[in-house]
Amino acid sequence: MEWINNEDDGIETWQEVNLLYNAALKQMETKMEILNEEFRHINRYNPIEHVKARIKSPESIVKKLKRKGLDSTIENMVNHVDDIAGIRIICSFTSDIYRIADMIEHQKDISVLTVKDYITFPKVSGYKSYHMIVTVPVYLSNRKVDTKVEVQIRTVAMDFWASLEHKINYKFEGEAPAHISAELVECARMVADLDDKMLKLNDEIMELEKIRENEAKS
Ligand code: 0O2
Repeated sequence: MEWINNEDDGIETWQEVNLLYNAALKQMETKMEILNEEFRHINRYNPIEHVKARIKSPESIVKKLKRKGLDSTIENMVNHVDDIAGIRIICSFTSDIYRIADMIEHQKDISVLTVKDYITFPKVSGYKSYHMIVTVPVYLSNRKVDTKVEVQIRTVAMDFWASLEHKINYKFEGEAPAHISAELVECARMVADLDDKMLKLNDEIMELEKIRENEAKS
């Protein structure tokens, strides 16, 4: 694949793009690790189950640019594709999603550009996830580049649903038979119920633990 280079933006080759976005992902992963450890230290549990990071493939970037009616230039990809670097944070409970989002927002060197809350407002397909486009500073030898990262935060159950739905949509190229789409919407409802029940159970367990500890102290 051929990229048309742009001399003005300081990022001229796919290799430079890769270097920059990989550096941004590393920073985000380290930040998440530190936040998780600190949270465990204070609250005695890990809000983050695991983190997945990826750089979007050149083919997917070209597809996205085409969909937006844009040429495959480095300038266009840097300016118009917000998810070249993506990090997915998987947590146990719905309440953790907002906690993690809040912790990210409060990091001084992170700027939040956009937020899409598909937890409170799920997509018609049933898709639930919390999306943020943020920038993190990447320090190169002669300059600082604020680099965009897409952050997706969701529960284990939501992630299970989203990966199956993604696979199905990929297989049917977005035209899944109506009964399969309907089943997926039903599954999304079951996932939401499961998340609710698990959260309530966890809250109850934490409450009981607190009572036991207080009893042991007195
Ligand atoms: P891929 O292959 O996963 O990277 P934008 O990025 O703003 O141009 P959009 O769709 O407005 O496009 O952004 P949005 O809604 O924040 O979605 C971004 C990503 O969320 C998608 O990236 C998917 O990864 C995921 N996503 C959004 N909607 C759905 C959905 O209904 N089902 C599933 N399984 N995933 C979804 P890409 O680039 O579309 O795809």
